[in-house]
Order: sequence, then structure tokens, then C-alpha cells
Amino acid sequence: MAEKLQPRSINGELTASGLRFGIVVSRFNSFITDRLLAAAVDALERSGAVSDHVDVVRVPGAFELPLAAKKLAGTGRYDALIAIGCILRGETAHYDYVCSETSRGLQLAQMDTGLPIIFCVLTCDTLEQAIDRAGLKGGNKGFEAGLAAVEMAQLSRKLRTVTSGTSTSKKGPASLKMRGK
Ligand code: INI
Repeated sequence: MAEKLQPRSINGELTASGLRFGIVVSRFNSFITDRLLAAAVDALERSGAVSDHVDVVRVPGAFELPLAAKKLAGTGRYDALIAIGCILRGETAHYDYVCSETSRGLQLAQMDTGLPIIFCVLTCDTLEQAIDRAGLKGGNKGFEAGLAAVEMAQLSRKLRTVTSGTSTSKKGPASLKMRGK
């Protein structure tokens, strides 16, 4: 009988040692964004990142996150970025514009530069919903973002070195070969 196909799995480890991170955080709704930031830094620290390798850049509001992130990405210094913001719905359509342009801008910056930019921007109808996601009932999205940054930084490193080749390993198909790690 034919051997069962066992695809090779490529994952990013949750180890931050030696990796550099940039965090862009908005001052608007800082009551929330400060808590997201603290949790993101905690996740990086627990994963093995060191102070010299983590920079925090503050911007006025969420709308300014994409440009700052793109400029940071352009320095070539970082393995991943985290964008932190909190957009709360008001009485006008302003919320919708800020939400859509912030998410679109961050995704564009990520795709243009090829650097992982983790989206840690809360978009909530009420302050209570935001508080729940910044350390209360819903956990802390900043911590999740920190872990996502580590995973994507590691994964990006690996994906840079994936080459086609012939494997003699019985563990997986011959189509992928990893260089380095
Ligand atoms: N910026 C936020 O980060 N969150 C908000 O809830 C918000 N609201 O509701 O207005 C907000 N507006 C400011 C915006 O991000 C820009 O800083 C501003 O428009 C200047 O460009």
C-alpha cells in the first residue's frame, strides 16, 4: 500500500531572543492603548526579547499608525511591528473612516514592505467593550499581539529560506527543503 502523505509543517516558534520589534501606539484613548502596550511588551519579554531590541513609537491617533509603521519598516531594523490603537464609535461617521483607513493602511504597509505588522487596533462600539479586551473579560489583545509578532517574525525568517529541493526524509514530501534552522 502507498505510504500516507505527511506534509511538512512550517511554523514560527514563540522564541523572541535575538529578534527586534517596533511598537507603534496611538495616544488617543490612551487609557486603553497603554494597557494593550503593557501586555504586548510583557508577551515579548516572556518570549525572550530584551529592552534594546524593542522600540516604542507614539502617534496622535490610530489614523497615524500606518505611516509611522511604514517608516519604521523602511529602516530595516525590525523583525516585526505591532500597531496598537483603540477606535471608539462616536455620533458621526468619523469612526468608520478612521477604522477603514487604519486597517487598510496597515495592511498596505505590511504588504508593501514584507514586514509583519500585527494589527492590535480595537474597534469598539463602547468603552466597556474596549476595557473587556484590554485586560478584563476578553483577556488582553495586546498580549495576543505580542505573541503573534514573535510567531510571524520567526515564520518570516523561515519562509525566506524555504527552497525547492529533493528531500530524502521520510517525514514529508520532497517539494520543500529548509535551509538554516
Ligand atoms: N483616533 C483614535 O485612535 N481613536 C478614536 O476613537 C478616534 N476618534 O474617535 O476620533 C481617533 N480619531 C483621531 C484620528 O485617529 C487622527 O488622529 C486625527 O483625525 C488626526 O489625523
